[in-house]
Amino acid sequence: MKSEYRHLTLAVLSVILCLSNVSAEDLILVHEAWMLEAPTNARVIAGYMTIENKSSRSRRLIGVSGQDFERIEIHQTEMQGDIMRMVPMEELEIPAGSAVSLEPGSYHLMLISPRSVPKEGEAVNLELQFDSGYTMHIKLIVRAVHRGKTMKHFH
Ligand SMILES: [Cu+2]
Repeated sequence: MKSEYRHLTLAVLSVILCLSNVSAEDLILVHEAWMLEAPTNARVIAGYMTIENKSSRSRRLIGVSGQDFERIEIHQTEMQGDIMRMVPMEELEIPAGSAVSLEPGSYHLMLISPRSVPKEGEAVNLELQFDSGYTMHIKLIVRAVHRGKTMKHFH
């Protein structure tokens, strides 16, 4: 009888451990994922989204990939004097219980060498890799944005 209880306890424990692992991954949410509509000969396109970390641990976005692009980088836009520059980042930290926005003039994804440039309303698939080992599959919707200011790219 005693050893049956022990087995039961072990079984319950392992279920709890598995559940907490799964839910930790599910606690990353991506909202408002979109990319700019670009001319058909564009070499780089900017991608934006808000990444929310609802877990109690800090998470780092350590890589982004997508079959429609040769390479994807994480960039930060910085003012150096009166010149706007884009600085590649190794990773992007999403602190516990908060959200980081990738948006025009700030952090963004740099989608490099598209195999074909998607049109407004189309979607592209991307994979976000986090330091926890979690890979998240997301879609970026292509939007045409008409704003007064255009961003220049400095590489
Ligand atoms: Cu950039």
